[in-house]
Amino acid sequence: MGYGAKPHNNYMKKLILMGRVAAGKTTLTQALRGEQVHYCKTQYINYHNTIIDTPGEYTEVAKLGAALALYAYEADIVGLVIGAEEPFCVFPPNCTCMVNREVVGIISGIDREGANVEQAERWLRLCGCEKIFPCSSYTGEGLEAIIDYLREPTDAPDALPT
Ligand SMILES: Nc1nc2c(ncn2[C@@H]2O[C@H](COP(=O)(O)OP(=O)(O)OP(=O)(O)O)[C@@H](O)[C@H]2O)c(=O)[nH]1
Ligand SMILES: [Mg+2]
Repeated sequence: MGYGAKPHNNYMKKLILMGRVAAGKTTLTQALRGEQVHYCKTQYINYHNTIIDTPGEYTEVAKLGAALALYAYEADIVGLVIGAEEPFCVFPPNCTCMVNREVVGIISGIDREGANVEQAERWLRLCGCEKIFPCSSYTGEGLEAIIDYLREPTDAPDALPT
């Protein structure tokens, strides 16, 4: 970073992604960062500049949920990720009130055959999410809306920092 350049954290709001195993959190992180999408199982919390990517097990196993609560305080926005093909919702109703951060819903994999975006949206509304982003990390649909949402008013209109 050159002298006088602003650190990236000044440009974008920090988003923490939560959701069950294979919801599409890591792929979404890669796509939002403009990286080549490739499978990489998340083994621990990855703390990037703009996105905190968490392992699905932390959402699925109640005892590990405390780690998510802690990391949520390091973020500006909590993103509940539901894959459009998921057969049930892992998040309890009204769970958004458990954190004093803005909570948005993200529906990943809307390009998948058998995607049921309406159902995922209803689950996220039940959670308490008001803002919901349907997207595909493969086709890129919906990603710009997320980036726009994370961008601070003064940000330059470029891709997410790496
Ligand atoms: N078609 C399609 N497949 C996707 C999309 N997002 C993720 N996938 C696939 O879904 C699988 C799981 O994606 P991951 O991003 O690893 O899921 P994760 O939520 O990070 O999973 P954990 O790290 O286990 O918590 C991978 O095989 C991805 O290629 C998408 O938008 N479209
Ligand atoms: Mg992952």
